[in-house]
Amino acid sequence: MDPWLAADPPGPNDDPPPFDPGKERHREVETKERAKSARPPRFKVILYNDDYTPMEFVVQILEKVFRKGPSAATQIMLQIHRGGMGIAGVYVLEIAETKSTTVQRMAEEKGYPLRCGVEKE
Ligand code: TYC
Repeated sequence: MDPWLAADPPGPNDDPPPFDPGKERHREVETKERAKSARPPRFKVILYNDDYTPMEFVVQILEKVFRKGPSAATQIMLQIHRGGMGIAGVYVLEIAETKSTTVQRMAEEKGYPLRCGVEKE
């Protein structure tokens, strides 16, 4: 075949290609796979209340580890203090787990019982 004709992409006035159910099915699978890898599942990092961890320390954690501003960090801390638990942030799994481990390590270093967990959104 003439290589120039072969390279010509279909234009707006060209007939659509004949329907091929096999090809159509394949495209569906491809679309699903692409959607899956482009939107990985998200995970909440949850902080739990306790009676001993100082409020200021929780605010610091929310600012440093979860990149909250001072006022958002204070609000989230108070919500956890009053409600028993709260969401510090939502991330892909690897990031959520790293942040949770960081929180546990920082709390242990200070001897505070602060608990942190990861939950699928
Ligand atoms: N309840 C703690 C206090 O009164 C403060 C606190 C808030 C602890 C949030 C943990 O995740 C927490 N000092």
